[in-house]
Amino acid sequence: MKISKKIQTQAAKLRHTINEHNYFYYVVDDPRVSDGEYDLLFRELQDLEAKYPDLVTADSPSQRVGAIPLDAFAEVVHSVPMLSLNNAFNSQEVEDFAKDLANVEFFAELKFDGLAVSLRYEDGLLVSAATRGDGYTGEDVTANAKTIKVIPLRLRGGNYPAVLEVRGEVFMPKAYFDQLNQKQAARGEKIFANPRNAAAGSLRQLKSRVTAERPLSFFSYAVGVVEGVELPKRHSDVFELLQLWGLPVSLDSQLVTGVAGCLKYYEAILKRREDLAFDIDGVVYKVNDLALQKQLGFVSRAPRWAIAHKFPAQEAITEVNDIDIQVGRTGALTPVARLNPVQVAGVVVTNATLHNQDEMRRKDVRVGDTVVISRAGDVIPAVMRVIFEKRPQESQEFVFPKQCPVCGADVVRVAGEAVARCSGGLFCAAQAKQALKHFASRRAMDIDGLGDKLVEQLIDKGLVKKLVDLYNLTNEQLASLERMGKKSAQNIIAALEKSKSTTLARFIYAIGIREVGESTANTLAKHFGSIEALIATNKQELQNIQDIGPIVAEHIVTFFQQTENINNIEELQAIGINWSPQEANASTDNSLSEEVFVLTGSLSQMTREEAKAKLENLGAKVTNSVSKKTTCLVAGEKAGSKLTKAEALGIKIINESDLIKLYF
Ligand code: 9MJ
Repeated sequence: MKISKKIQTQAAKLRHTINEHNYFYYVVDDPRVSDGEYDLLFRELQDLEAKYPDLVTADSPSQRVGAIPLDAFAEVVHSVPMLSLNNAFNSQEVEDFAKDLANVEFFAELKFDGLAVSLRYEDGLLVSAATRGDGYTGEDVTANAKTIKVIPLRLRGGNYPAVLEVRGEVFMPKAYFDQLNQKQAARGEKIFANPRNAAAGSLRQLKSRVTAERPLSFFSYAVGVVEGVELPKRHSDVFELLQLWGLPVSLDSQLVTGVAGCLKYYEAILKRREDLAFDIDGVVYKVNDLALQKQLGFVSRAPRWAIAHKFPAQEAITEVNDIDIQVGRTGALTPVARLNPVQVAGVVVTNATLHNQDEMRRKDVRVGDTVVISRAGDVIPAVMRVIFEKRPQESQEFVFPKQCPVCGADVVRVAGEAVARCSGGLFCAAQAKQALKHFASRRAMDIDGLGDKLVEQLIDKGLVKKLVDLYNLTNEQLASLERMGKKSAQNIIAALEKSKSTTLARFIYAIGIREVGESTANTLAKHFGSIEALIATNKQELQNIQDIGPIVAEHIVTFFQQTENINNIEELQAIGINWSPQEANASTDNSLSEEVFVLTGSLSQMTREEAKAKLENLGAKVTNSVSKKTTCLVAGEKAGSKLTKAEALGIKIINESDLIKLYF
């Protein structure tokens, strides 16, 4: 149907007016019209669009009600990773963070307790929204994010960047949270433990109609990709721009100077915590000067220019029903109190750690005691102290075992260490299980489907005694296990096969050297370039590497002194575990510096993260979505809309084997 100019102008005007009212209502908190007037305008637009469906634009306020249900969330690779923040739990830790930043200006912000999300605007239009996920890859929640009224579908003003990624937090205001739970209870539906869970559950909803019914909100606090506009030099000025562009920012942020300014802000916000309309779990201090931020850079996965100062842990009182000893991956014995279930900061807690033997003795925790437990943020709940007045008369001191409760081997304690350990090594089923779980985990060998329950059965049935046994498992052996069938057995075998092609860094991380996490494993892989060179190293050489101290160096050397570990590594290599030697030293090859790649669909010989890292190592830019700037699309299995778009734009398209042949 042909739509007259007049009608088109009328619709455009209505869209604009409604979007403006949304802005004043949701962002500025200063409505310009009554609810009744707003509803009338909205109805008028809906009626027009119903009559002329071609009038509906992506940024029409009518499009917030929720699109068709999704089957599952698609993956979104963040072109600039969404990093997490380091925490400070007391003022000393804030002092440590700022020790070289005397009199520096900080932007102090509230730390919202919700779900981190990245919004991408292209030419002012909201084109995608993704959850943080693991920081590198998140879930595509665009349809759901569009139902959140404070999130503009189109940026305001004229001079916004061609591409803008805004990072912020989706959360549920406390009042709505209570209402939602009352509604859920009345309908016999799931009760959410806290506003954060409610926000996450509502945003990560396959039916965006359900999200649309949930009163979610959003605050911006950072930017990712920005193209086409030069940002100001201060973080606080970026904030002002975001607000001008129509994005909601919290007005409780403040510029402060030095640690003293930070701590004053912290105290002031802590006093107001209960009165805020939403949950916060602390405050965040960010170096305001963006050039200084850049200079400070990152440690591992968190910026050195910001820190989250967490509020004191939230506490509760309950009884200890039992005390168990858990045996960890490196044999560490951890006493754990089994509790009468109790709510702490919105979460039901049934276990709390007692840390170690000394802590137990110091606190004198006994079965039957009434204790104060604490749960700080995502940290494992811990027993803080015993309420001695409530101790039953017949209570008995807890005796720490001298033998491992799992394998019976002697418990040993190295002088100067707080931790008691089982001396059984991988002969101890508990240690073997943890080691295997770690080996198979996503950031290690990434053996899809080899979950905790399966690992436990493999060890308990004696099918796996050492790491290499995993790769000799047969279909029949796997299919005979509980909760396994023929198909899942085949999948595990395929996943094991796939895991054989890995990276040196992952392999070093996977073999489980004490205190060698992902970041140290990366450093070691880059420095040594081969497992043989790492095995042959000594303490002195290790200590000369930045970020490796004497303790980690000692653990590494001790690990490779044990023949059992060397045998494990040799057997794993013999069975086909391999990595490309190219990864060995940081590449100086910049041959792809002019290229902009997009990876889509699933790859079979490597993960997308690995492919991205390799391309970036060769100087290429790897982005998230296809645009005119994209020079090459790598289409894996089941590539979808990105492939279609690349075809439409006439962009070079290659498959995985081309990628390997041409570039790796
Ligand atoms: C929260 N959660 O409120 C950041 N955050 O900045 C604030 N998180 C952040 N900033 C950079 N206010 C990474 C994370």
